[in-house]
Amino acid sequence: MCYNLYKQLSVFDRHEDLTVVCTDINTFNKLSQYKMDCQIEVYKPVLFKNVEETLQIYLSNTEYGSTSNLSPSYTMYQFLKHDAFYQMLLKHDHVCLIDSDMIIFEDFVDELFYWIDNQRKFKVIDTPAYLAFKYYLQIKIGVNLEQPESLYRWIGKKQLINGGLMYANNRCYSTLNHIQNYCKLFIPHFGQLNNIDENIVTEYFGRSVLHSMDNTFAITDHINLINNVGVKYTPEQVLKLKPMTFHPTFEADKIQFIKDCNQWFVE
Ligand SMILES: [Mn+2]
Repeated sequence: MCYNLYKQLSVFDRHEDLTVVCTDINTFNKLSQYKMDCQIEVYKPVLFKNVEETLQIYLSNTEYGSTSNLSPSYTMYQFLKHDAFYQMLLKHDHVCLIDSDMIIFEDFVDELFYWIDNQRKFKVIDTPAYLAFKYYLQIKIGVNLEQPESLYRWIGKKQLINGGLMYANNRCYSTLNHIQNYCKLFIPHFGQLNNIDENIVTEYFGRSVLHSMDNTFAITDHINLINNVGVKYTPEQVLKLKPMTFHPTFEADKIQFIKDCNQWFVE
């Protein structure tokens, strides 16, 4: 899937901009055999440095099932990608995190910048963080940020941040601060199931005026389309709607879905 993402990006000559972050050495070794013209790294904790031992328990589980189904390891990968996102931002002005299951139909980068600039004109606060998220309807899990040990409860369909495509710009110092802050909130939730990261990040930005949603920008549907709970697109519908990228969440067979969208370029 990751190699296919690389192949999709190479159609627009964006493949060299890709950095692949592997959570274990086996994956790194396997991907290195593909001779990709981009950076491939093994994840090293920075924001989660002081809980490295706990991380190793989950990172050693590299089975396919652990990365695709609900498992504590799956949840961990969701947390870790925010640390990888943060680390990339220390090295680059612009960073776009892309899940490896993303379908890329078009070069969306200029379009993304255009819409962020457009939304900036309507922000009331002086220094918004340069973070853009894709929102989708998902079953929200009640997480208590003060008492993480309290029970997770189902709240119902809510607009949540999706972690599949995230943008950040390091021009504004508060961008880094916000990622540091919400990553701290992840730690007591290690080992849980579900996309807890999305619930925590949504909760974090929805909380106070200081880090309200005014600090973030929304990625539009035409740049990144995603299924909602209860609304699942077929490949035919996606091809008709022509989004620049599509994130096939809730799909059992993602490879088949990508093939049906004519975007599978791996033998
Ligand atoms: Mn995904």
